Amino acid sequence: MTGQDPYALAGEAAESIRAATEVDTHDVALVLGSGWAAAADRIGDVRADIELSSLPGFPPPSVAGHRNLLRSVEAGGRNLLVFGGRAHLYEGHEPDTVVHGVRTAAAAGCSTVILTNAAGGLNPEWPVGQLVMIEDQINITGRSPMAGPPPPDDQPGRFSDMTDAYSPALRALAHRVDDGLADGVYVGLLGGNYETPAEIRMIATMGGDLVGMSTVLEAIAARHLGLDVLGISLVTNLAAGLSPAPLAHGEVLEAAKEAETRVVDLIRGVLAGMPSS
Ligand code: 8IG
Repeated sequence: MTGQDPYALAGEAAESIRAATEVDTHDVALVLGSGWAAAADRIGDVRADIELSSLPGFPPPSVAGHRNLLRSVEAGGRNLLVFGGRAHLYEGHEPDTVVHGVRTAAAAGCSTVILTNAAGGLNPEWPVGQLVMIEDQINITGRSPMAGPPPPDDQPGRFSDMTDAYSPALRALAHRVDDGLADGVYVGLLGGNYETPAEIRMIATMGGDLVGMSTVLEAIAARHLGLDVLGISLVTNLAAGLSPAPLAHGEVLEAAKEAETRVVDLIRGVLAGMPSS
């Protein structure tokens, strides 16, 4: 995307979505992280499926557990845009590419985005399969979608306010839907590898409860454009040094399979309880 205005590219992608779905305005975007992809099949009535990488600016997802799918779903009277996969910094993508789904969702009309992921847990009380609502985040990727050329004049300026990055109203709603949800601070790292035990001790000291390789840049881009954000992590492993076993991606997908029904109920419940816009 070098050289191209990422907001214009998101506008083009949103136009392609309108043409392919015949849905003029989508309301809520749902980004499905590792292991959450199956939820796309059980959220509501499928209106249209688009190959994600056929849309302007979207690389094909390369990570196991992600689908090359953008789906328009009707659920609880709302038009939902479901991203079956996402791009990560560790794949070599730039921040603009990582947040392209969120900017496209905004251009398609969405005022809310639900960001999901699989994460390592720092709280030893959390079993694998624990669902954790993200109450706040720490971005230590060293990157930001707000760095680089300033946003064009028809967009809000950079220096987005990140107070209440994760909507207090949506968090309260999610707690009413699922009283087994924990709360935690999500620490976003560049990734490509898992942490050392020393790094996990550092992250615990700085107030982190979850570690992962996604979500934080998307939340920044969403807040920049005024979207309300709900973030939910599925703990699929104990963080390094807390875990008796070495970390592997396979256990992510297994834990996700077991949590599937609760994940679907949570998302459906949140959609049903959201005030109509
Ligand atoms: I799943 O332990 C998953 N994603 N950084 N550390 C980081 N990302 C993760 C982890 C983890 N588990």
